[in-house]
Amino acid sequence: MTERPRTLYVLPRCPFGHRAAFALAAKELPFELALFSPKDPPPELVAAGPRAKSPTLFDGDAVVHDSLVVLEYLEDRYPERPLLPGDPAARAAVRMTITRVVDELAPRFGALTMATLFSASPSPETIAEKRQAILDALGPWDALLAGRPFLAGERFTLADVVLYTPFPGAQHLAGLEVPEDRPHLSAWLARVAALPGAAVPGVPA
Ligand SMILES: N[C@@H](CCC(=O)N[C@@H](CS)C(=O)NCC(=O)O)C(=O)O
Repeated sequence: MTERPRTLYVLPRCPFGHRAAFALAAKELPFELALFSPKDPPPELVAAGPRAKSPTLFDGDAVVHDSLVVLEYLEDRYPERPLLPGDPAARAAVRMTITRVVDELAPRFGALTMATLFSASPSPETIAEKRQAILDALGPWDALLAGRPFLAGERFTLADVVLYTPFPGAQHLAGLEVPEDRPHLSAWLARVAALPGAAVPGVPA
């Protein structure tokens, strides 16, 4: 019996789904991208339980959801083309950077998404305020990227995946543009956008 292809369920433009799709592509792991609508989730996803949202990965017998868990699973299961360094302290440093994105930036991107997509009557002032809250938090990230191509140094890692993936949505939803006084961050965004797998799931090329 042939094994079913590795399948990643994602909602179009979902930044969490983008994390998983990006990591799969960066590790050169073939997969089927299964886009679905929140109003009509596929039975296989519903059967996987209420936490099986976007992304959920079906990989052989494994069903893995929650984007950061998917990223760790891929590293554990497929250590080839690693997106974490080999050295434990360097791995911890990448994970600490991911935690920092999740704690310091993700809530700001989440607030912008709520103000644009999920507000009954989106107000331009509120959207501008949420957009500015993101811009106000970018200084340390620009400084971190000075003199290095990627967050952890010379190599692209999971930290780059997690920092990059909310930006295209914020640009699309609210015209977020990284200002000229953040040149290292801007250059990094362009560098990451050019990598295989950077394309946002559900957005035509
Ligand atoms: N903590 C989860 C969040 C996943 C999530 O909330 N995904 C959203 C789309 S961006 C979703 O599937 N929403 C549909 C739902 O909540 O039923 C992760 O990191 O994967």
